[in-house]
Amino acid sequence: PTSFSLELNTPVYRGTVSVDTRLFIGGSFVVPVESGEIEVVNPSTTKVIASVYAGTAEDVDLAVAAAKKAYKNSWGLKVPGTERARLLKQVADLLEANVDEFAALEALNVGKPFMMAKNMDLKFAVSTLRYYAGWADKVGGKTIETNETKFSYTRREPYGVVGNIIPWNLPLLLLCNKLAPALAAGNTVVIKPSEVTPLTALKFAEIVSQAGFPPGVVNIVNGYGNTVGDAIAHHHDISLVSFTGSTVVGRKIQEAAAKSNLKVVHLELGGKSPNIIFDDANLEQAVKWSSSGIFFNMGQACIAGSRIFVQAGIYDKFIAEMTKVAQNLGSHTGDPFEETTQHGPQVSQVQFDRVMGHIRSAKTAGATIHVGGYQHGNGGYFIQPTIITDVKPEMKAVKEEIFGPVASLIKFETEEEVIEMANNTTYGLACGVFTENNSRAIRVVHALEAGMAFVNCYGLVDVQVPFGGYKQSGIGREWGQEGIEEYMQVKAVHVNLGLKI
Ligand code: TXE
Repeated sequence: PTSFSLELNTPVYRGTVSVDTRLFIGGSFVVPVESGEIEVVNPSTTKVIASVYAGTAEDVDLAVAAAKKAYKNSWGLKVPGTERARLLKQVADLLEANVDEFAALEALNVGKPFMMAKNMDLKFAVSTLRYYAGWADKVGGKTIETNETKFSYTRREPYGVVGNIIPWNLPLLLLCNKLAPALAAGNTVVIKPSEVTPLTALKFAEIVSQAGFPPGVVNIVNGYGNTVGDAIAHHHDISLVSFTGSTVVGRKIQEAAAKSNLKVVHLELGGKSPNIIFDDANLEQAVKWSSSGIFFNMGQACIAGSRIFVQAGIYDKFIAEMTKVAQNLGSHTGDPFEETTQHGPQVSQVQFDRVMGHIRSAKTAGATIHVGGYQHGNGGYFIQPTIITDVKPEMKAVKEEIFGPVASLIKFETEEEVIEMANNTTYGLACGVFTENNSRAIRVVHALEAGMAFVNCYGLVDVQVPFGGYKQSGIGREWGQEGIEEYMQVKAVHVNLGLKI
């Protein structure tokens, strides 16, 4: 079958969800050159719900050829920014009009609560499309004073064909985070969704078509990382690749770029972000933000505040309160289609095993599992919200990204000591500081090695503000003005006004 359709009758969504399961190349849904399929699993039940077509390097070649042709004939600088903006706004409107079906597909395939998918993923996806539609006709270069006989200016030009490789934690949102600035800047795109979560990308292809984008501007090739992803990373006609995923694969992408055409590499990788609570913090607020900072999206967020440092004076109170929040979240764990569900399953068996392995290894290394630590129920990849204490800096659970609902709590005494501990990581994505002392807040966030800092909140991001990491958390920024500038290269033009030689 070339489509998947399911009737849902749930408390939060009643209706059909349907997608075309083929690849989307050159404006049409097509079957791959070689036959190949990917089984899609519902992580709440562990049952296969659909099967989508999987491409190979040959399909990437076709998608790149279509994208190249579209760039030359019907996109890029041929099309004014106002027209690119119009189409992006059109697709944002269509997404908004179909928000429930997209949220249902995300809940089904990722396991995230429907309400979270609707109010977070979809809301941000729509905002990102609109935000970059706004930029499409506002980016330009500058004139530069040199001397009287010369006129110099810069111009921002697109790269051409861009490759976007997407993970499974926020499938549609991260697709939009890459596609919107890439298209607004005038590039055409070849997108590879995660093989674990291909459904919303296919639904998105439908609204791209309806919005009226010229064929080939957007191409979506489902497939595995080591085939389709690898072909994108090595492709000689792709000038920039933007990747979100693991640091291990990020390294491979950079190697592939170096070995092929030195394409520009933009990476959003993992994190092990510190979140620091000082004695004078508003305890209730610190507990709430810190809990959502780690447990949001079942802990499957790159910015998760997974190392929570609490000053000795409030440590006991903090842990007592956070335990209550974790237990309360545990009692709202279950079917993503129940209105009251706040915590769903991990996305896959692989991720479930990975997270449980981290919990086991922490226990073996001598840490205390203060709360949680077990599977919830026995019918899906659910893990109880977990807090680990008595951790040592050398433990795997403190050094490596767990990407699950697992917080490590660490007691500290002084500001100097906590800055040192917080920076003792190869990652540098985000950080948080809770204190009522503003000068200390600013002093500490300036001393922390991270691309994003949250003061008296955690994870409170906005599409207008750049998002990205220091150190091995990545290269480049998404969102904000920086996000569109990533997708444009600068041409300097020197015009002689009379100098003779
Ligand atoms: O990621 P992969 P995985 C972290 C998180 C998680 C771990 C592993 O810690 O536990 O990574 O997750 C594609 N060439 N993050 O294994 O493999 C792949 O098909 C090109 C953090 O699922 O990095 C998918 O589309 N592409 C993160 C995408 O890379 C390749 C989000 C991400 O998958 C490829 C996800 C290859 N050789 C995981 N191999 C974040 N920053 O938010 C795989 N891919």
